[in-house]
Amino acid sequence: MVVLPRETSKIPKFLAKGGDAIIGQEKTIMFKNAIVRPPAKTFNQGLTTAQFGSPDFELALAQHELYCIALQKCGVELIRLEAEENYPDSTFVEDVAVLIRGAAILSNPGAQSRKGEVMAMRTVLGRYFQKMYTITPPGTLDGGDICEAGHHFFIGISERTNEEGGRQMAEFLKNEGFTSSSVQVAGIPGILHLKSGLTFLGNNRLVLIDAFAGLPQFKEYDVFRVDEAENYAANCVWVNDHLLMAKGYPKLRQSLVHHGYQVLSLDMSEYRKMDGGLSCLSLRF
Ligand code: CIR
Repeated sequence: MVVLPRETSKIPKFLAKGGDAIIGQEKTIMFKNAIVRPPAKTFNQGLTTAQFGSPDFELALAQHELYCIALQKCGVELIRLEAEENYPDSTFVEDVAVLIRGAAILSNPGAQSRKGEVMAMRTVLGRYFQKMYTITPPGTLDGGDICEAGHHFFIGISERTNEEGGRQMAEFLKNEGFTSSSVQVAGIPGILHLKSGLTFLGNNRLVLIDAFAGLPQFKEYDVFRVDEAENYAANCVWVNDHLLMAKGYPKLRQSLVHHGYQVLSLDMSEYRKMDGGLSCLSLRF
């Protein structure tokens, strides 16, 4: 593992738009679409372990709209779904599917109250993906536990994703020509899913919380380490030539900007109250 020196200023520049782009040695997928679903009025009845109070619905809605605008600014076309009142956590669309090149994998969310979210997503994804896999019981898996890093995927084993869910995911990925490795996530305070503490930035780079930084799975990567006080900021969205990150985390922001990233900072206060981060709010493909 190499912690990036501050003087490095290699910029992950895409050479082509609207298709595969080359970053250094690596082929990276450009995202053309993102599925989003606004929070429902029942949003504050969702699951949470955070102690930041109840979310303000109107503010959450406004923050969601700014998130959508930011994605559009990154050149992504939005597929906007209707709010789903029966499922308070349904704005966190990332957890119900994993989208890879050529296939969609429907999850089986680890939380009982979220399992019903998958059905609607199956219908939507059927319009865009001919090939679909499904995680089946006793396997459970939340999309937030799956981090794509080029041709390799990290699979978090968490309170939501069990070993069997991870095994099924690894098998589907292998079928599609990808490799994977698993990472233990359960038990790290404040980290619900793998991607709560990890972002892949392309070009062999990761943003990582300290709890993950020493793991052998990440030792070949160049790493932006996140100060513990800024752990929430580790969940970013790297989309086309931009990086969305949560507002209010100056150290990580400064370091990313210094290394040439075009950072768009977004206020995520209301989603943080419900254990959600930036990546959870969209499914990008
Ligand atoms: C939940 O507990 O399922 C939601 N309140 C938050 C889900 C956040 N999703 C994510 O990190 N991928």
